[in-house]
Amino acid sequence: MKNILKRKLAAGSRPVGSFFELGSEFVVEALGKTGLDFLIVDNEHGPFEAERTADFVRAAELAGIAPLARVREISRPAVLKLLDVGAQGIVVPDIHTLDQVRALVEYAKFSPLGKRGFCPSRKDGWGFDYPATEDLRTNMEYCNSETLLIPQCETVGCLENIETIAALEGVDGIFIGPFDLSISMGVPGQFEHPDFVRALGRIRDACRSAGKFTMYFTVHADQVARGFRFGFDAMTFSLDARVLIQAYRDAIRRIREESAP
Ligand code: 3PY
Ligand code: MG
Repeated sequence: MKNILKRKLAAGSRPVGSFFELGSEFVVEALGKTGLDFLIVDNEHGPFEAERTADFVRAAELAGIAPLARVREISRPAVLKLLDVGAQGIVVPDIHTLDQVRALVEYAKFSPLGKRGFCPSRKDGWGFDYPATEDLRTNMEYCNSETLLIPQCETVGCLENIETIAALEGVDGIFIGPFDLSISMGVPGQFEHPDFVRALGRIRDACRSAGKFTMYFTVHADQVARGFRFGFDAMTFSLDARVLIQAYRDAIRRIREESAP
């Protein structure tokens, strides 16, 4: 498993992804034709579990899109299963404390960084993908470096600890969830509120100082470039379902206008 998103981030090439909610390999395949860099298979708000996630991960690999997955909860099985089916990174919602992130490093990273459990699985071609198959240490180091652990900053608790969380060894980057963060800050949906914008700057700066990346989420295409200008390293644009609905709405409106009797 070679993580193409990691390489794009390292090259500063401003990767753009989307949440995946529609739950069909056909959709993943179609998205492969769009130029998207990564998908986040949403096990938090979407209806998926690890078994179906494996199908979407496989389809994304074939389509040339980096497959990430958002975990449903902070627990060893939730993290382990998504990584073992081959998610190239996990996005973890609803973090409130530093201890939760320490636990995540334990679940998501192999020794010596963490205590991830090992079994040959899809992630390493059941042990046949690496030249050093027999060398467990090499395999673990490779997985640690190719698998991205991305906690979400979307609560005031996480925000208050963001400098320490971002600097934690094993954390690769931070995903900012603007909806939940704004709700937690008492300014729901007010993404231009000065306190909210200050919080975004704080998260971005904490990540920069720690040498980690930041990802931001927006449902508006015209906000994506703005996010990059603000200093975020990757942007997640909307959800497959929303983009589909909007595209049909725009087309149907235009068709109706042009076809009016
Ligand atoms: C948020 O905005 O809270 C997110 O988690 C994005 O899905
Ligand atoms: Mg959220």
